Amino acid sequence: MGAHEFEGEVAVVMTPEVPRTPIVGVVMGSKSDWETMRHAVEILTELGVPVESKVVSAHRTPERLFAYGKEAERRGLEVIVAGAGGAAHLPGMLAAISILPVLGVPVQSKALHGVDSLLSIVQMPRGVPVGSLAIGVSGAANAGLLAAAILARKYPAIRDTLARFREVQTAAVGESPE
Ligand code: RP5
Repeated sequence: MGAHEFEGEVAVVMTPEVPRTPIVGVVMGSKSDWETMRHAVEILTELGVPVESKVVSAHRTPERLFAYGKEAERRGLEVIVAGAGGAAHLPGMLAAISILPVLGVPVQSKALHGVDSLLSIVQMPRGVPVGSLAIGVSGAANAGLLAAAILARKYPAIRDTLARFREVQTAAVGESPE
């Protein structure tokens, strides 16, 4: 909690602390997606964002999908990152069920190299948005970074860690191409 004084009046400004329980849920359609989706979990953990991960398949475990989407907000989640490959309906269905922002990661498929996943996730009907990221590992890592940027608006600690991450990233890029 912080306090600011304005001409004799003290305004108390609440600065929420990052909860210890998960505020980001990283879900994926299959165990085989973990090699991609772990990059979202790793970056969130690095940034000090409490995260949970779970396999939730839109097609193979539809009841689990509905339960996850319906309970997500009440359980304290603030952002959902959902990755799936092929006919990737998981992010869109979670966006339909939950009011939370959903970031979709197209997992690279064998048959169409993830273009099927990408189109399934990005082509949502008006009214039910999914924030679609790039195909594969870059998309997963960026979904983690974007989730952190959303949460940074509320949690100053996450904002500071994210700003430091950017500084370190910038400092690591040398000017010489050799
Ligand atoms: C999708 O089918 C999953 O998201 C995964 O990317 C893809 C293949 O799943 P597995 O056959 O490896 O379980 O539902």
